[in-house]
Amino acid sequence: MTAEPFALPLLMGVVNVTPDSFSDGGRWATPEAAVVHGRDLLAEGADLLDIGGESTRPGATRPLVEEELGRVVPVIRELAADGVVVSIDTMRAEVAAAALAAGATIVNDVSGGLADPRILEVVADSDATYVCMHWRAHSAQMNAHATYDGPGGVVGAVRAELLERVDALHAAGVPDERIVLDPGLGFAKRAEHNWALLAGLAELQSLGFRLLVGASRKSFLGTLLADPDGTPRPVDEREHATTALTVLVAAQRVWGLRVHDVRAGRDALRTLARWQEG
Ligand code: PMM
Repeated sequence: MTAEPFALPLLMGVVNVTPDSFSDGGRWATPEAAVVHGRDLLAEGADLLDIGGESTRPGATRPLVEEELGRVVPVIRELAADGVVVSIDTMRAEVAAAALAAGATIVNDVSGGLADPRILEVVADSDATYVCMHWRAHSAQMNAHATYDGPGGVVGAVRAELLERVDALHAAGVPDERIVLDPGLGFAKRAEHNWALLAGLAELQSLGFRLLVGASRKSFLGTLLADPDGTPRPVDEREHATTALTVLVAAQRVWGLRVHDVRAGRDALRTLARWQEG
């Protein structure tokens, strides 16, 4: 591990207020259950909460805007009133605006402004931090876009495409200090692309922006841990691998880690912090 101590990442606890999210769909699908879950994650050591009302699971159908608003706004209002740092996980300008009005201070847009470009204006007109994730297409079509044949491979492509999004953010009036970049593990990426991006984080880091990474429970871990007959490891049995990645990615000096099991993530970061003390 590195000799110089470095700041540990923030832990972003995931609250999916959805019936169908990939890793925890349906478990906190009512606003009341989502608020309780959010408070549990904070007690376990989350620094901030990411509230989402649209599943981005491969093949998922999109909720109506009204449905998405109805899922997230009451949860954000209640948690933000307690002083919790809230991130809204949405691709929609209208949802981002309502979430900021309800007290969110971070807009986490998995499409990096591509799904609904008006979201960039909403962010520009606020003080919000903007998480700009690498994305190519909506979940139903994203697997058809998992091709990275250019000379720089997946890392070069993600780097270049994120920089295009940064240009769009600048054009909308969002300054660098409010931008966080995210490689978008699992979004239009096959397992080997995710591993290449993790190994190439330093190249993304060299862009000079804060980085957020979301690896928690994703299918590339299910593939890694598959049975000898090829059956992927089920989503709720990927926690040890997720925790291993928490330590490894934290050691790359990222700004934040998006995790479902905050207790495991916090244990990992406490261990890393103690390791640094020597
Ligand atoms: N992954 C998911 C949802 N939102 N946001 C960011 N910034 N980065 C991610 O990697 C990311 C995200 C999908 O995860 P889930 O449905 O398993 O929670």
